[in-house]
Order: sequence, then C-alpha cells, then structure tokens
Amino acid sequence: MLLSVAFGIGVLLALAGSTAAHGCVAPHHLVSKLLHQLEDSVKRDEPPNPSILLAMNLAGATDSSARQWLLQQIQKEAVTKAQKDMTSGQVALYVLALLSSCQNPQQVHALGHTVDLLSILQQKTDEEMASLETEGVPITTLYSVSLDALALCLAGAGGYRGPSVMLAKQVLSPESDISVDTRAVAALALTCTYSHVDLQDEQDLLWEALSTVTNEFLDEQEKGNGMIGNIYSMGLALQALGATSKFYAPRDWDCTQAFSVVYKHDYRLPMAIAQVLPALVGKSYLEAAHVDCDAIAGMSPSLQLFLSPKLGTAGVHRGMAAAAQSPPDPVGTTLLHCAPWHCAGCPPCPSPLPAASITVHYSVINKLRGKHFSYTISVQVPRGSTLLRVLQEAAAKEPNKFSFKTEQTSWGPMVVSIHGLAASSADRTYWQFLSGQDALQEGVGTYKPHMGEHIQAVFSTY
Ligand code: B12
Repeated sequence: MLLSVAFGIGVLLALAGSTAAHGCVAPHHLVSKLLHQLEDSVKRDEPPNPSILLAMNLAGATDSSARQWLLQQIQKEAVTKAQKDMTSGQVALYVLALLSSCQNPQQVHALGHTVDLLSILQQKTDEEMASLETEGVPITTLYSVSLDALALCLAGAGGYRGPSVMLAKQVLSPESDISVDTRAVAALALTCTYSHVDLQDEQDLLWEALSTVTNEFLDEQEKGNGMIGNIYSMGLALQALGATSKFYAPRDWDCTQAFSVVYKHDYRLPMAIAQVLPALVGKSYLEAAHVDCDAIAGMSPSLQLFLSPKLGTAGVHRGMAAAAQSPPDPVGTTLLHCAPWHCAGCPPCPSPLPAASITVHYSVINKLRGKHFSYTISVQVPRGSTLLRVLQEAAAKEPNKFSFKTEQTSWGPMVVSIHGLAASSADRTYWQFLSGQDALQEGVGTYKPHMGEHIQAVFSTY
C-alpha cells in the first residue's frame, strides 16, 4: 500500500516535471497503468531489459523495488557480458539505462569487477563504422548505430560525430529505405549531436537531416490519420517529434491526433510499453542524462549516491552507486523445439484439440541460400492461439520439414532457424513472417492468426 502511494507520487512528480514542449501528456491513470505493467514484467529468472529501466526512470518510477533489482542485474550483466557478448546497440542501451539511473557508465562495479562501458561502446561503435566503410553496411543495423551515437553523445564521450554525420547522410539519401523506428532513434542522436557541434558545414547537414526526417513524420501522420509507421513505431516517432520541434518550426505538430492513436491501442508487450511510455510523459531518450538524481537519492536509500563531476554533459551533477554483490542469474537462449517424444528442455507439444479450433495454412520457403525448399501444411489450433502454437503443431506433425528454433529476445521469442536453416547476422539473413503478401507487424509469440489465414515464413535478407 505504502509502496503504491509512493509509486503514485513518483509518477505525479514525473508528470509535473515534464518538459513537454508540445503540450501533450497522457492522463495520469494511463501512465500509472503502463508503469505497473512494466514493473510486473520484471521477472527474476529472465535477463534484465535496459529499455525497461530507462522507461521507468524517465517516467519517474524511482522508488519501485523492481527498478532497484533491474539496476543491480544490469550492473552484473554489464561486467560479465558487455565486452564479449553484447552488440554495440545493447551496450548503448545499457549506457542509457545507467545514465538515467544516475550511475556512471565509466565505472560500473559488480561481482568484484569494474568495467568502463563507455570505452567498450566507443570501441564497438568504431567497429560498426569500419564495417560501414569497407562493406557499406554496419555489423548490426543503423538502428543500433543510432543508439550508439545517442548514448555516446549523452554521456559526453567522444566518437559520436562520425556516426552522426553518416546517419545524417543515410537519412537524406534517396536510395536508402530506413524504417520509421530507425529514423526516429537517428533523429534523437542527431539532435544531441547538433547541440554539440560548432562546424557550420556539419551543423547544416544535421539541420537538413533533422528537418527532413521530422517533416516526413509529420507528412506521414497527416496521411495516416495520426499513424506514423505502425503502432509499434509510434513510441519512438512520438519521442522524436516531441524533442525536435525547432527543426520543423514554424510547422505545428498535431500531437493530440498522434497521441489519440496510441491511446486506442492496448499495449501489452513490455518492450512496446517501454518505447511509448517516455513519449506519453512528454519525454524522450534525450533526457536519459537529465533525470532528477536528487529525487532518486531521496527515494533509494539502499543506493549510496555521491556526486560526480566527470559526467554531466549539460552541467548536471550525477550520482554514482556501488552495486550489491550476489551471484548472477542464469541468462540466455531458449531453444523452443517441440518434440512429441521425451526431450529435456523441450516445451510440451500441443495437447489434443479442444472444440473451438481454426485451420491455419503455413508455408516455409527458402529461395535464397543453399538447397532451396518450399513446404506447406495445414494445421488446426485452438481459436485465439498464437502463431508460435501453429509452428509447434506443424513441427509435431512433420518434424522433418517444419522443425524450428527460437531465441528469447527483448521483444519475445524470435524464430532463428527453420528446417535446419539458421538466420545469420554475418550474412544479414532472417526468417520473415508474412500473412499473404503483408509482413506481420508482430512476432510469433503474440500474433494470433485467424481462421483460414495463410502464414508464410520466407528466408530473407535485411
Ligand atoms: C533491426 C530490427 C530487426 C532486424 C534484426 C536484425 C539484427 N540482427 O539486428 C530483423 C530484420 C531481423 C527484424 C526482424 C523482425 N522484426 Co524487427 N525490428 C528491428 C528494429 C528496427 C530494431 C531492433 C534492434 O536492433 N534493437 C536494438 C538492439 C540493441 O536490441 P536487441 O534487444 O538486441 O534487439 C534484438 C531484438 O529486437 C530482435 N528483434 C528484432 N525484431 C524483432 C521482432 C520480434 C517479433 C522479436 C521477437 C525480436 C526481434 O533482433 C534484435 C537484434 O538481435 C525494431 C524497432 C524497435 N522499435 O525496436 C524492429 C521490431 C522489433 N521488429 C518488428 C517485427 C514485427 C519484426 C518481424 C516479426 C517482421 C516480420 N514480419 O517478419 C521480424 C522477426 C521475425 C522472426 N524471425 O521471429 C516489430 C516488433 C513489433 C512487435 N509487436 O513485436 C518492431 C518493433 C518494428 C515495428 N515497428 O514493427 N527486425
């Protein structure tokens, strides 16, 4: 009870202190509901998600115990995994989560070790840039490089100007077809960089890129009755538009129209909530390094805060904390491989059909690599089942054709292999899911096919 009162106060403080320049903030009850959903999503046996910590901090949930636990797990993951087992974008999200928790990313202490996440991020960002120069593509994606530039810039570290100039050129290039999500994060990174460069040529380029991206978003909103991209890109698009008004001035943003699209959707996925919540309280990832550290100090007696003159790109004094010492939780990869016979670690195969079932047609197609194949099957699943259930049913019926593997990610289970053919980031291949000709906007863990639908998994490149 006491906790939820304090929690409510935290939310109110966040709303009162919001710096929304555009005058749109969501009603308190909605923010509170979404924050509770985020808290409930924090599971002690799952890897910690830095995007959730970042969203909680931006929305002012500084007193929540889930937040404290997340912070400690993130520090432990950082010291054990950042150097070898994380992509540049993952390290960037960790840096943003730590900055927003008033922690110094240059000195992350946990489990008796200390790491400098900023130098790891600089090194990984340099590798992304080197790949862009030699191969024409980054090691991961432009989305990750945008996160890298944003985190380096907000932390006041070097190494973000080159990536920002590259991102500006990419968003201006007529040949590049960059998703709304990526353009939104790139816009946040470029906005931070813009406030730090003094070279006229560089400023002009960044201005042009920012004005282009934001005007494209406004055009898209006008054409789509409020929608920019799809419902899952709205969070990042709203964050970007809320933080960049000077780049589309004197044009106005009808934020009420865009917010009403978001209000109509019942976001359930923690990642989707984590991306939309900052925008709903009038904030963006740009404010990750500007949270009220005194409020955090007041509400978190277990963290030993002290002032650091090192960070603080905008002259803000930031606190740093020592991490609690306890063994790491098991983290990792789930291989969901349904098998009708006994198999340790496999999930149970679908049970006998209940009365209300639907038929779903499912094809797996590879016309891209190695030996081409194309198989189709029709399966019956209970009405309301997720697509994952369809894949399990198909694999149980014809394992030689439809066996598959998934990996747990921040967005849920991702299909990484079908019929023994694995997606590869080195090759930039993945299993794309379509309904008819349209790419699905959700993954297998949440998408619910309807009666008679034809789902295709097509081996593709990105
Ligand atoms: C880059 C990207 C991809 C790349 C990832 C390549 C790579 N190796 O980096 C590729 C092209 C493979 C991809 C695929 C898909 N994606 Co995608 N993707 C993104 C994007 C733009 C950025 C993710 C990222 O890099 N985050 C930063 C890194 C540091 O965090 P991370 O946790 O390590 O990221 C990993 C996960 O995000 C995962 N991932 C990426 N997309 C998806 C989608 C699902 C459903 C799952 C479970 C995991 C997942 O791959 C990332 C790298 O390993 C997001 C946009 C967003 N708003 O987040 C969309 C996004 C997450 N993707 C989305 C979708 C729908 C898909 C697909 C289902 C599309 C399709 N019709 O096939 C497929 C996944 C199918 C499958 N096999 O299960 C949606 C998810 C919405 C939802 N409700 O679940 C998003 C939000 C885009 C959108 N606005 O619609 N994606």
